[in-house]
Amino acid sequence: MTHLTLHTAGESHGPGGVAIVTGLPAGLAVNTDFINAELRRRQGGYGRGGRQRIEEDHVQWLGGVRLGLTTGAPVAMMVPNQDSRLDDLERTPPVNRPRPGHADLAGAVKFGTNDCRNTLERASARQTAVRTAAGALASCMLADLGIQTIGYVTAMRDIAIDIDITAESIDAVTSRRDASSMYCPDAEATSGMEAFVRAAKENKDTVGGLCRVHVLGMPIGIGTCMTRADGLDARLASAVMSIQAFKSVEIGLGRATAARWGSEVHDAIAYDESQRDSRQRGFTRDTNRAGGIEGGMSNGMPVVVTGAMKPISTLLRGLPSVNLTNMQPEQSDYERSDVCAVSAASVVMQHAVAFEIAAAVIDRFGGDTMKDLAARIC
Ligand code: EPS
Repeated sequence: MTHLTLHTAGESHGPGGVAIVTGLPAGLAVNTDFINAELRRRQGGYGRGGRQRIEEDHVQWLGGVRLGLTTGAPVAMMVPNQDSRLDDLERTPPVNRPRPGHADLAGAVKFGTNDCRNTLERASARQTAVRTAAGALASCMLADLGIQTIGYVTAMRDIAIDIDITAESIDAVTSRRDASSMYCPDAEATSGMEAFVRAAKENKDTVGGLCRVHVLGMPIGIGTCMTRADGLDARLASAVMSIQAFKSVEIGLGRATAARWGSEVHDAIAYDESQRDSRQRGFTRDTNRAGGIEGGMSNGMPVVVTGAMKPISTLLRGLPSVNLTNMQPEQSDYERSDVCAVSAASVVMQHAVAFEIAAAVIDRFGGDTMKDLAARIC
């Protein structure tokens, strides 16, 4: 039995990010235009820094793809860096004043150095470029199986939107999101979020927010209740928490469930014979507070996952820190960065979720080829 796995390597200012994905069925049509468009979307959003004006992210296939189709071999890919200068000490000097909130301090202590450079080069969210490429490849597989995903920005500070997305509305919501500088499918919320980003920039500060991903067309029973670490909720939580700067993950109503009565949380079940052949097998719900997962398994309703991204830890004005060469108090180092990368994070999260769903679908239905998988999925 093969499992879908992902390994990445590469530094922020090295030659590029590489990823190896094993376990994809043979015969998957690789939509390179779509993957490159998602990489461009990851570079965008209001509040991004100067790096994105240098890079032209695109994927290069190094193995496992022939004539536009996966072969069943490990898929190796690279997203090259234009700003490659890792061994140039003048342009990429040591970093001795760790940024609070970044991996700098813990990494320097853990790896026995007073130069945070090795840690920050790998910890940088630049790594999400190739992770997005790998996830967008998994999204190609899901799309062929009738499983659609959408990710967007749902909240920033005290502005929040809450929307249901259905098979009928997903295209319209996607268009509204793509018209928004913040990747938020609501024009009024977009203006408010832009104002927060402007305020952060004026104050030499940074701002975070919430990203949300919906997955439509889910079969029932993806994940398991039998070994709970393999539950779909546990797997999605791990996938989302492993995105740089994410501090929490919620499925459906998430932590709000803790403050409600059970009758206000659980989604009543009904049956509609006319929908017996659908992915929901005829079972219908008027609400989806569970976010499509019960007992660690998909229940046929859309999977809805929300992730909280903290503000970027590189502040133009710095924060109180310590110089690791002499242990004297100093402001933290400033590395060129973003004022806000929540929009970009919504793209990363969409495809991180897609990758994990694809992995769980392969675990459930197997298949050496897309043809086998498409025939088995129900
Ligand atoms: C990023 C590239 C990085 C940062 C950012 C995300 O490029 P550079 O450090 O050269 O400006 O802009 O990384 C971080 C936020 C971080 O904390 O490291 C990217 O491509 O997404």
